[in-house]
Order: sequence, then C-alpha cells, then structure tokens
Amino acid sequence: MPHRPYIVGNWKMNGTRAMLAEARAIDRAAGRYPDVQVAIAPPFTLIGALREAVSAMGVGGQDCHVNAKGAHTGDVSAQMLVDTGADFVIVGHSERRKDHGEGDDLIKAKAEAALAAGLGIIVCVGETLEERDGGKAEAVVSAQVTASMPDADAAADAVASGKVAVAYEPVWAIGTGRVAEVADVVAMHAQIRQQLLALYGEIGAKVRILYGGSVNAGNARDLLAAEGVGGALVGGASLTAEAFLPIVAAAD
Ligand code: G2H
Repeated sequence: MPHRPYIVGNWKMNGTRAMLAEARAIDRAAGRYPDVQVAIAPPFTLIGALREAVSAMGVGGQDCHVNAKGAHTGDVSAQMLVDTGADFVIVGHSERRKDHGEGDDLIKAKAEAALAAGLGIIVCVGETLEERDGGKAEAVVSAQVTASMPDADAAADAVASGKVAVAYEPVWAIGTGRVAEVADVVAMHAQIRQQLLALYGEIGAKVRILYGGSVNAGNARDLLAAEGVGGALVGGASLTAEAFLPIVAAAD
C-alpha cells in the first residue's frame, strides 16, 4: 500500500448528538492503531461536535458545494467544512450521483473546490449492477475516473501529500450485504491505479484507492489484504464502535 491504510466511516444521514459516544469510543480505540488512519464523515450537523469530541481520527464532510459562498439554499461550502473542523470531504458518492443527479463534471468541480479550500478528498466511483452484468464495469469506472478526478495542476500538491483518495464502490454492493469478489476488486483497483499514474505521473502512486460496499467485520480482512486495496469506505458498519472497530483492527 502506498500509505497506511485509510478506514473511513460514512455515516450518511444517520446520527444525532447521542451518537457522539460511539465516535468517542472509536476514537479511543483508533489511538491504539497508529498504523491505520481512521476517519468518520458524519452529517454536516455533527461535524463541529465530532471534531471537539475526538483527537486521534479525522473528521470529514459527505459533500460540498463548488462555490465558497452565495445564494445556494441548503448547501455547504468546502470553506465552511474547514471552518467547522473537517479535514476532508467525500465527493461523488453514488447516492449523490443518483439522488441529486450529480455528474462527473460537477463532482470534479467539487473536488477541485475542496482541494483549493485545503481539504483532503475521497472521490467515489463505481458501476451499477446493470453495467456490470452488461460487461461495462471497467469502461464505466474508467470514464468516471477520467471525468471526475481533479486536474493535475489543481491536485498535484494534495496528491503528493497523500490527501487524495478514490473510493471504488460498486453501486450494487452498497448497503445490500452483497460484496464484490476480491478478484474483481483487485482488477478494478489496478485499472484505477494505471489511470491515476497516467493522470498525475509517478505521484499517482500516492493516491489511496479504497473499496466500499457492505464492508463489515466478516469480510474486511480479505478485502483489505487484497492487492491494491488501500483502505475502506464503510457505511452501515461504521455506525457503532462494536461494528467499526473490527474493521479498523483488520487493517492493522
Ligand atoms: C457504500 C458504503 C459507504 P455500506 O455507500 O460509502 O456503505 O457500507 O453501507 O454499503
């Protein structure tokens, strides 16, 4: 792996202040795994409180607007995420692509806005079941990487310092309990790596490529041991310390 493994909890639209206790428990344990980089992306409403509640792990947003400020009701900018204590932001999650009609151009603009604000980024890509069954998975993911990753001139410093990650999340594996075959994950990560090297040059080796989609305590060890897997983006199994910590331990 190019860097220490990166295990990121994506709480999605889950969590009130009562869940800060889980975050504290995760944080205390994360301190025992210094070789693993642990982070949680809670809903916007909890970022500030989470930042104050934890010390060993990173805190991130799940989305940001492309603009720094303005008349965009309900949106949050990358600068606002920084201001509230976030270190990174997830962009292009398939739930944003599907539920909010986000396309690659917008995702790329968000990624570049986040980097300009000083945030790390996790750019999500992944094919639908129909695309995989139709033999198009590689082409779909390739097109997403090409069109949604930030340009080299916008991203070089962040890439070189390990602040850029890609999450390969097959849409059909998200929240379904269905996990991709390890061999398919390895093949897709290798393809993404080649694209990153072509895009950023040799520093493209520093981009961590995470797997996401129904990662849990039972499958994490095999997935994280697979060639080219630099960590995991974890949804449902990140909501409690009991579920999340075995995944952190599996990365150690
Ligand atoms: C994929 C993943 C986290 P889950 O969306 O990004 O969620 O682990 O629940 O499939």
